Amino acid sequence: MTVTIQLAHWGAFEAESDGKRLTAVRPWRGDPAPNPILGNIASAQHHPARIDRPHIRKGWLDGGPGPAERGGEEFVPVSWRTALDLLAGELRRVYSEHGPGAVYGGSYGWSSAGRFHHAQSQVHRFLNTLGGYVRSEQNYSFGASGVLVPRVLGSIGNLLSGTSASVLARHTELFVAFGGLSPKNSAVAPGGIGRHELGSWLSAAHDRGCRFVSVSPLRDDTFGTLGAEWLAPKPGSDTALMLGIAHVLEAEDLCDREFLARCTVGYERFAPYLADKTPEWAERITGIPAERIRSLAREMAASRTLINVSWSLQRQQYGEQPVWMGIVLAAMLGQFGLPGGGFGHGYGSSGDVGKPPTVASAPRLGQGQNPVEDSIPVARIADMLLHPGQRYEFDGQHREYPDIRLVYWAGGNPFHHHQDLARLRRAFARPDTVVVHDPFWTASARHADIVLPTTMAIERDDYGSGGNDPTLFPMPALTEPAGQAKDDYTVFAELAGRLGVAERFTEGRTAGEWLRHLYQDWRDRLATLGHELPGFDEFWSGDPIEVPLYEPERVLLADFRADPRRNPLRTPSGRIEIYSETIAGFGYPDCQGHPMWFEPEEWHSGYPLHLIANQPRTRLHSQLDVGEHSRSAKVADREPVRMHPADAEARRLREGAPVLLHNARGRCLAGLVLSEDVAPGVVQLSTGAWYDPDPEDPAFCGHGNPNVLTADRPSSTLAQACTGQHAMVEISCYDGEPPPLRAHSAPERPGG
Ligand code: PGD
Repeated sequence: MTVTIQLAHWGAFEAESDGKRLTAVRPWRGDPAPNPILGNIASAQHHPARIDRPHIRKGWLDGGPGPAERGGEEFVPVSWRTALDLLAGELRRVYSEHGPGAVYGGSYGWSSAGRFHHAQSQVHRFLNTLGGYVRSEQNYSFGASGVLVPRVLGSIGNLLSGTSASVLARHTELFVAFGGLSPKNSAVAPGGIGRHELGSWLSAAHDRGCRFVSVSPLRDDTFGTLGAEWLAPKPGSDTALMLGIAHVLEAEDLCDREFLARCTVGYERFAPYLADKTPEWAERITGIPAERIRSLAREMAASRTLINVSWSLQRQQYGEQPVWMGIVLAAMLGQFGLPGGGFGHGYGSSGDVGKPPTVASAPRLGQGQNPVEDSIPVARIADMLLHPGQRYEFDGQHREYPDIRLVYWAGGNPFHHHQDLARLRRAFARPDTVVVHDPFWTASARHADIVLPTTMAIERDDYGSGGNDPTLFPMPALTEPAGQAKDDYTVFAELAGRLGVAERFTEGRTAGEWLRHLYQDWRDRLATLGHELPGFDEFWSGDPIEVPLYEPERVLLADFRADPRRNPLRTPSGRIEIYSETIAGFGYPDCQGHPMWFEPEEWHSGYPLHLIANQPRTRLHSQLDVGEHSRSAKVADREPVRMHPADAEARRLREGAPVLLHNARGRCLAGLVLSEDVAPGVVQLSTGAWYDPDPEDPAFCGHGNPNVLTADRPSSTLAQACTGQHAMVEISCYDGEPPPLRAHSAPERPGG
């Protein structure tokens, strides 16, 4: 029996193992507020949904590469040797006949914690050794902000690190959280999170007297300990609410004109737009009483106010607007750069927001050079596959979709993260070959031709820490791999050997040698900065180590505020751009020179209920949906959908029963939960239930994946980002016998 520490995106834990499986999992002693998602790991490891060996889709094995209806066919188990020989042959064919511009290696996804085995780094490095691939840009988390913010506020990295939460604890008097301050989302961070601390910093602010206003359709989107006032505008209307507040600031002369003149550009071009955006106008759109809008504006001007906009608000059509408008509101209040005031983006969206940056992020594997210039905004995957050669716009560029023959995915689940899954399925029928590496039979694995089983992080040696996290964890393997799983590095090294590029990919190192090499390199770099860290052997056999901080606390844009000439922002003007000549110059109708109110098209779809398809509470995205904790929340074997009791009564829906969510794009089953924490007219179905399509109808999911209902519609022409957070739906009783849950077992193999 061994006891070792490990790190996951949702927190660190101590585990006991008998060498084959985990026998106990406990939160890491150092974590003051562990995440219950830890309860998914042990039960998932040997679940029947684990991929036990390589598989090839029968049609591909029999007929070779080519477009095909993927997602319904049998898979044939094959040896590693057969799988890798066939895959190497197919890579050789595609690269020589079509070139690297026909390979899509964007491969978006969070994969697992652990820096060396980070699946995206591995697949990108491998494809680069073969000559490159078509990349993806931006992400599903904050794709609209990722394009907008650099143009109007400068570095997005700076903004996401933000003002340290410890500073908010001491200084903020009024915290207005558009999109809430979600405990579940702040409990995860890409790459891992050692100590969960945001909740305690915010509680300290509350205990000191800070008031919290949570603007969200869901009451429990904010830590319950904060006693927040709940304002529930119509989902998707936050920009209108902010404009109503801005109108009051302007009309009652509550703006900081000195700050606007010194630190921003374009206010004079924006201010006339506010003339008719009265609180009464905003009330008609949002449902928030005009008087409360007026009084909130006055309170914001009279207090040290932090305006926070969650990432979820920009994951919708015109998602650039609430972010830009939040920035403009904070500029009008003139509190950018003051401790506890100004603007934040994503407190409560990810655990790394509000942590002071470390002197260096964790050691990582180089990805080499990609000679292919083609890339797509990540959420345009289906458009690219369906419409090769079609022209589109992105961030001021005129582009054309490439003609993709081979899709290579490692560490992501597009049939979890993308919208309008029936459309995505049509798109996945187009390429000649789809390759997926994953530990589990996810929907994406089931839509591939070649499926290679990878280890979970607990089954391989690694180290890891999250972006701003100050703790670097050694992550020695806790058990041997399940079945025939191999880590991504080994698979790519073996493929590289078959393709004659082994030396380029491995540089002659095993995974273990890379860990030592990268760590030593990193340690040497820190030594030149004056920080002594233990040697590799001491680190590997010891406790997690603390990585020095760049500064113990940070106030976002304090330097800029003090002297905007000396410390300009990385925007065209060097100042906060309330009006952006650059964006205006693109001439896009759906994102113009300053923030504006646009009514979402979805509101006119003819369906009455606003679906919030948010991040799940019981797992990270789709990861480990088969785990005990995730399954414990299912209702009637389906993903829970929450609804206000009055809406359920009007439809004669019964709590605990399976119900049907539907709109023109798709239908899914879910298990009904009634809750007064959900605003009337709103329903909430989290993402991440594994897509379980009807064999005859890919637009029907029997399990509760909301992405059969969401629209594959970009945020705007500017950012082309994911808009999965909202959709309009109706909910009805489901009288039939619910189909059996298929997504949690392995797909059919010949002979049963
Ligand atoms: P995950 O479930 O984390 O989802 O989308 P993402 O694709 O990141 O997928 C990671 C996959 O990697 C899992 O299948 C896991 O098993 C696999 N994996 C784990 N470790 C390894 C490994 O070592 N190697 C390999 N090869 N595979 C591994 C998340 C995306 O969803 C995100 S970030 C957001 S913010 C979006 N949010 C929404 C939303 O709010 N609403 C909707 N409707 N849709 C969304 N989709 C987006």
